[in-house]
Amino acid sequence: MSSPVRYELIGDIGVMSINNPPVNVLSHPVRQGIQDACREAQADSSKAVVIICDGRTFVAGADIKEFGQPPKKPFLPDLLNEIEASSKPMIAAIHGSALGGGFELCLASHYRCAVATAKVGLPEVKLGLLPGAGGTQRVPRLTGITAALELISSGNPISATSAETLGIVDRIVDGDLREGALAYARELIDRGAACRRSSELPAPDANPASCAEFRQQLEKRARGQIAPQRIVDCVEAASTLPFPEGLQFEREAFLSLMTGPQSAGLRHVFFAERDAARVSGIDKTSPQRDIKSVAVIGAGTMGGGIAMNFANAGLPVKLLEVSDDALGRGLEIIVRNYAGGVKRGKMTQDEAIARRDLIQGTTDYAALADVDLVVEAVYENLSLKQDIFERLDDVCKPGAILATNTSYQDVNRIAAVTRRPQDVIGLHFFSPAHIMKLLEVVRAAETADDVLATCISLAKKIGKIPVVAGVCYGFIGNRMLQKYAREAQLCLLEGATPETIDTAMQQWGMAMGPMRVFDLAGLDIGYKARQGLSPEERGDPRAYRIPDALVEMGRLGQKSGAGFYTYDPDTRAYTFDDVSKSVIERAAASLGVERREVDASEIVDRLIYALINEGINIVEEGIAQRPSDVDVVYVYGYGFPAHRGGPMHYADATGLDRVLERICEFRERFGAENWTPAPLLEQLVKEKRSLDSFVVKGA
Ligand code: 3H9
Repeated sequence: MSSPVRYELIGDIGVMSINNPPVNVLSHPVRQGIQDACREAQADSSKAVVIICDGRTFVAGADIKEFGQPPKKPFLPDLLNEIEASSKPMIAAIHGSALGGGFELCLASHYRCAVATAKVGLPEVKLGLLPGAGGTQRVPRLTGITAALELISSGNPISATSAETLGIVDRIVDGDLREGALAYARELIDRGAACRRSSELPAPDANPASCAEFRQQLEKRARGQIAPQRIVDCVEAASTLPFPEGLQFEREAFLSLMTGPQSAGLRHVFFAERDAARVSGIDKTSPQRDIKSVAVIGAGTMGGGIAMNFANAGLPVKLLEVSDDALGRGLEIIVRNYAGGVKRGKMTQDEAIARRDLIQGTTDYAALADVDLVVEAVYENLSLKQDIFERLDDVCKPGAILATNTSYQDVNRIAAVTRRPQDVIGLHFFSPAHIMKLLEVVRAAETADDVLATCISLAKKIGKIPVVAGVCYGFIGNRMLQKYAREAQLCLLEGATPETIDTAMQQWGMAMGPMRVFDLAGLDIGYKARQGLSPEERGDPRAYRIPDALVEMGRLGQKSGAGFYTYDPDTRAYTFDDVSKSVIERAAASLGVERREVDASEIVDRLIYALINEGINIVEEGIAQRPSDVDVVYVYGYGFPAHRGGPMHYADATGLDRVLERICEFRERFGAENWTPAPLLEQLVKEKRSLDSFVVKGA
């Protein structure tokens, strides 16, 4: 097999070219090839060596797929030491992204040049890791402690020009990178430039107080995560230990993180996110429809946010409302949101104006005649949505995609009112729609493949992570949420307070506790939605007794100043007051529920196992294409801690037998109605298999 690394001599310059598509990761053959090329260069007539990559990017890092497998020599830290020890100047030439181990390869090189569009960074923290090939020791020696802490603990890549300012890129190359890198090498040879080894730079000073402060900030920013704290340890070690010992310290920290559960969870999410875009029967060659213009129906919070997504991607949007007043209010919110974006440095004033100008308001359906895609985003009412689709069917051009942003309704019944059910699909955005990354793409019974393929690529174009779901009440996310919410409400009735529930769930890692989520979303939303549901769809009536009572007394959640909690109108600080307490106690008494202490571990297990059990049902029914899609939905749409990998991965990591045992225990205590183990869970336990090994029928 030919090596993914070529080495050639161009005059007296050695050129090492790495070619390992798609993103040139440092798989074993690449490491071997780099070592061979480095050794060849030491022995030949080259006076300097350029390290450059073919394809769309420089090296994007270590090969994450190799983690957890028996390691093969040469190990990356040793290889990079060998490069740094070269007696001839090594020059990294960067385009695309130099990330993780890829950037560490640059840091071990003696000089670094890059095209201005390149990015560099150490994103390991996002995989629950830290740079394990010298990054935590070399960066501080080049940039000082503060910049190193920020770069490595955030994991965010920076532009080549910012890297030049920080002193981690030496030269920005205009025009062709290869030519520019060869010219830079020539210049270095001509001036007899030394092999500049970052490991030999003096150790930077670390102020223990500022490291301690940084640790505290990280405790808030990255709650519950181990890697960021270990990064501070390593960067601090760069200032106290000689380089070889610092490297050893980093290596041990890296290996302990790599074999730990948090990195396993985050690596799972990395691949799950990419798998989610794969749909059986559809690939890159599948035909798609051209989307050059969009319409959104409803200029409420959701519709406005959806419109912003498309405008942000440069697509013109017609925003339709029933009245000029409603339209004016909607457009005003959009202007405010854009102004907020400018204030937070997300875009320039000019960009904000250009994006806003792409959104054109209308109250006339006839204005939608030419658009390629319509997203209906009015409130949850099936007959209203059906009326709108009938009108769309009349006015829209043939081939236009007609999407509904419903969170619950039956997309088949919406499609059925049109003469073109093949063009109808669900596009379920999450609030706030211009910020949340998840997009549930609901494939109805007759949705055409090209409609689905178009919506998946469009989702990526507007920066969303698409997950395909089948039709059922609540699709993937909200169907599971109903079970999670049920257990939260039952815990309240049985004696927990909103605070004990929220604290337990947040300490476990959820971005926000359920009670605050319900208050934020508005208790009236669920209340209204329940009016249109059958008793089976509503679920356990005890699970909405308290929110119904709160709504009926005008406590709609944060927007009305009170829900489960009361909110300070200025600071939004929340407290659990006596009114809410007595509503809960009255509800419990009227249902004959005996109050007791419900501890944090019971709260967590009941809420999370209810979520898991329903997730497994959803997988078995084929509503989700694969278990990891459920994980993507929960991590990106519902604040599930990514370092726990999502509910399905968490179930596998816990052990499906333990999950089943606990669910059976809950069945004993609380009854089979709410706690019947998913048949697939029982089957997998019997077969001693994991969810990860399960392939959905037809996928
Ligand atoms: C590390 O370096 C540790 C070291 O410090 C120490 C070691 C001792 N490994 O994202 P895309 C696959 S940790 C394996 O769709 P884009 C990806 O799964 C690493 N595979 O493209 C996908 O496969 P498929 C630190 C990887 O253009 C394909 O490549 N580095 C890896 O949207 C295309 O990826 C990182 O964390 C990998 N490292 O974005 C960087 N990376 O086609 C992670 C990608 O089968 N990577 N693949 O679905 C990225 O951020 C993006 O891939 C990148 C390109 C920005 C580079």
